[in-house]
Amino acid sequence: MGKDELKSMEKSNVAFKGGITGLRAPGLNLPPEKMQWWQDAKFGMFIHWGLYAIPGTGEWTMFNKKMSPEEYAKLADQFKPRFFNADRWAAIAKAAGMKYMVMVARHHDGFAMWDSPSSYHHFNSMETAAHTDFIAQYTAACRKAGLRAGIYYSPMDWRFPAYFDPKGLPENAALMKQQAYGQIEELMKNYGKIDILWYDGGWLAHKGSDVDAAWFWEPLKLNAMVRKYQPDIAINPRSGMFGDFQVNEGGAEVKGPILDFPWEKCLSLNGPSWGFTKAQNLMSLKSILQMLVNVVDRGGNMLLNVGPDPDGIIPPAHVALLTEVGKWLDKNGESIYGTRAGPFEPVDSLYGSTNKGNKVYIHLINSKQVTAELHLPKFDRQVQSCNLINGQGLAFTQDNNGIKILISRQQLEPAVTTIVLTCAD
Ligand code: FHN
Repeated sequence: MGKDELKSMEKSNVAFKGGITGLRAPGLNLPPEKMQWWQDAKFGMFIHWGLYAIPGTGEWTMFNKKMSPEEYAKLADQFKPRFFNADRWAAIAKAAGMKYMVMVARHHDGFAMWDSPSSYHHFNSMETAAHTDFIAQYTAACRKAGLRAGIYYSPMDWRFPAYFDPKGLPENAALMKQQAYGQIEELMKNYGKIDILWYDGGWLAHKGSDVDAAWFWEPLKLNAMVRKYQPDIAINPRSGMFGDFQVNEGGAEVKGPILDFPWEKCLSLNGPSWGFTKAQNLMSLKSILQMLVNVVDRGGNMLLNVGPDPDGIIPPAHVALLTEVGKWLDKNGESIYGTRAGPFEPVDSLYGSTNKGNKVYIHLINSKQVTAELHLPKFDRQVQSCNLINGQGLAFTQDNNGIKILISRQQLEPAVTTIVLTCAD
């Protein structure tokens, strides 16, 4: 990962950890009730796909290889995916137990994956070799599959010299801003109901934060336009406006207390990159499942990324892993979907909890810390029964010191074991 690429990830996490920032204005953020579906959904598919799939060296190829816009644009002549099938992508997401998708419509390289009249120099998939509006097919496939549709958009565009010197090159900067406003309007107007707008790259010249660039992008004006077309869309915090949800990026283990605001952990199934790379170093099933419960038990959602190859194929190894995740969710989904974190604060690398109705779910991380007795703190609800998610009963006691559950190693699942406490009320 290049220096600036790393900075790009870190800047977002600084905002996440360092006190949520972002410009605010009345009516521009969703009320909590309009975020319920998102907080119930918990798990989504992120898709980084575009010209950068061809060299197979990741979505920062143009910048990392210092390619000129003219040189990089030649990739558009080669970009003729033979097996793009949005219904197949949606089917893979559903089989993985995902409830929404977020597809990259335009990344930092400037190439638009839809029919975009606002595209600077007609650099889009309709007016180049592909002659395809991929966003049209993707959004239709999401709806057909009963999945919520999200769109990723990068306001920054490396093709504009002004991106690196917005004050020194005001005319060129104005063209870059005009493209962003025009393209976001196209995406918000031409593809039906969009459920999530996932901005990325509000920062300028790879410096500072997304909020620091608000003087340029005017995110309150921009998102007022967005809400005109999409009143209920959930907007992330990377336009410089306060987010309807916050974002924590990357594969670092999730630890610490429950967070009392909507947040999303986005990470890539193939560690080295978001876009397709020949170098494949996939997460293990165990690390995906443990990341999922560590996130959900702290009040978050997980957006797991895949990078389809130049022909639009999600690599079979990715599909196989995602299918296994789906099998785990088939058995354990009631402890995830529609739940809220708590009542027990997580104990890092040991357990976390969720609840829904008269059920409390314990996600026991299969780690060295697990012993035959699981001790939970004092709990003000009367526990009537304690079972594994498969129904098998577990011996337990409850008193003023808390709850003690007896569980043997044989009863533990390889990654995460779900215990169900059924309460009287
Ligand atoms: O620079 C991008 C990167 O390419 C990728 O799109 C990730 C996904 O969240 N976001 C930025 C890095 O923070």
